[in-house]
Amino acid sequence: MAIERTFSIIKPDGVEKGVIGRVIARFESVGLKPVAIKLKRLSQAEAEGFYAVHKARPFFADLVKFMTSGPVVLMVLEGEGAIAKNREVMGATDPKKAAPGTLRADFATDIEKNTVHGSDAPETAKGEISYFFPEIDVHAYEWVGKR
Ligand code: IDP
Ligand code: MG
Repeated sequence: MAIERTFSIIKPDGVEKGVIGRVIARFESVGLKPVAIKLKRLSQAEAEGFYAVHKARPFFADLVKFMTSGPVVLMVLEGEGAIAKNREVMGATDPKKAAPGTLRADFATDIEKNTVHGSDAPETAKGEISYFFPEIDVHAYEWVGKR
């Protein structure tokens, strides 16, 4: 499988719960290496733009309010099949449905405050990486995976 890059967020509930280290450790334990990390509080415009695809959904306003309620950790993760692997480690959107041992099963509060975001496909990974890390290459280099 190819070495890929994907985009991850530790949401405000994860930062508030004090599980930044444990979330990153879980990623590292499955071969997802952070190649860029930023901690910041999102503006309303940044959160609305990031979740624009959900604009028509009934939970959109609440989601933006939640995502701007405190600092988040923005990350680019790299590894073999990183996009699908990240989604596996995260678990289902609703923590009640998330498989045991996944990040959301272990740390999420509810379907909204679900601790992590992860890109769901190669196209969204590229778009989301460049949205928050315009300076970072969206593609992994062969040598990076071998270091
Ligand atoms: P995902 O994060 O697993 O990809 P999406 O369907 O893309 O899930 O939804 C984006 C985010 O919107 C979720 O992670 C969650 O924070 C929030 N969300 C999704 N569905 C609901 C809902 O039914 N009620 C409240 N918030 C929701
Ligand atoms: Mg999604």
